[in-house]
Amino acid sequence: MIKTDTISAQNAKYEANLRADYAALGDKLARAGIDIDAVKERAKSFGVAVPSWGTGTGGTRFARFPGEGEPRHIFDKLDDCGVIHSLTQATPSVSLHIPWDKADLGDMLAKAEEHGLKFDAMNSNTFQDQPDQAQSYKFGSLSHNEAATRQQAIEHNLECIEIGDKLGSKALTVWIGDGSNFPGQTHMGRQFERYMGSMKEIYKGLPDDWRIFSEHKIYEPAFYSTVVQDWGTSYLIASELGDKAQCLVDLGHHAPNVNIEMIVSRLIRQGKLGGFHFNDSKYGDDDLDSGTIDPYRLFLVWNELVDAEGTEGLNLSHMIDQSHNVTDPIESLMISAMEIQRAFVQASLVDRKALAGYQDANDALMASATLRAGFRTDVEAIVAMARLETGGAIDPIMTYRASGYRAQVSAVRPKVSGAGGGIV
Ligand code: LRH
Ligand code: MN
Ligand code: MN
Repeated sequence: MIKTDTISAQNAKYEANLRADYAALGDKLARAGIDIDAVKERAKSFGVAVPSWGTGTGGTRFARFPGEGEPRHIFDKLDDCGVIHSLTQATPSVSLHIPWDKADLGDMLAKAEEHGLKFDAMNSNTFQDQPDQAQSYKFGSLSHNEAATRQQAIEHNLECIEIGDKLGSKALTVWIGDGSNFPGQTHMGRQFERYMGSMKEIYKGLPDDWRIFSEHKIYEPAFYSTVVQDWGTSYLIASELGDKAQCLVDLGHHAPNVNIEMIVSRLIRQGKLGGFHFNDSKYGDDDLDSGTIDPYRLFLVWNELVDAEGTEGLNLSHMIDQSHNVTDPIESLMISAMEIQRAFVQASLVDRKALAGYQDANDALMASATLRAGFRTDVEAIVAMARLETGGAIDPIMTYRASGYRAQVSAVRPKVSGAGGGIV
């Protein structure tokens, strides 16, 4: 845990400058008719879930280079999530991956409560074999051609719902690696029918107040065809399953140059957008820190979300899904949560009435400039003030470094640990 004294001592160093910056930005926004305090309250209302698997160092199929003091199990991961939330005040929940995070549920609830954390969507895992399982997922899971393998994958998903229900989660995200590596290897139609049959069984096991999210990904680990490869298939799945089924958009899971914000807009229109896995990417499912490669795209996604606020039934799960290979995962997750929050705040500044006017007048130049004005506004003083007023750190990274947390946990956590997850 980070001591409140450490946070206060660090904040004292930055507070005077922050207040000056906040006042100056407040004057500037007031000239545009924007009340900075109202925007700050919106910043305070923001929350994104930390992926439990993101707290351990990730890796690639070539290597994994472990970091210092990596979490050994879910309780260490929850401690790290507690640190992230206490400093940023922007990550009030954690998304779990089963079986990586399997442990005593009472102990997990107690640990989460200690840190003021809740559980967002559960993630099932049928893309790996576990040491004790009867059937292998080498040739697929929910779409496997053998009924026994499909049944095992169905039961695993039902178990995830059961565990999540006891932890207060309200959703299950299903992502599978099923597909094929060669043309002709599988019958694409029959494979999809088998997948739908399995998903229908899982859907039947959903409690009334639960949702199931279908997460698509264009390729990897299958390199020729993937069963749930794009948002069209994902939408088809969610539509056929029923009202409790929606789509999850992972920002790294699309073909290059795909207009993700437009997918977001379409899914909202259809009442089928359930949530996000935020991250950033340059080439594929890179799982890089949010907002580090294409911050404008992140802003454009948030622009759609802010624009759609008030849409009936819109209830989104905002989650991060990243892999940290060369940074301290706690630092990457803090920076990422803050970047996502920044994009939300910037999108909140867009003058939507003016934008609509320019759109209606076909004034492309002014429409585009009006949208960009939000992105170009430096809102650091707003998000930092929101953190200060809610007990967080003005500068979470410097405060974390000053706290010596990583060195403290390194003393009790062995260097090479089974920090499950992180490799995908
Ligand atoms: C697949 C994925 C999916 C998994 C996670 C570990 O690439 O995005 O969400 O659950 O990575
Ligand atoms: Mn994902
Ligand atoms: Mn992914």
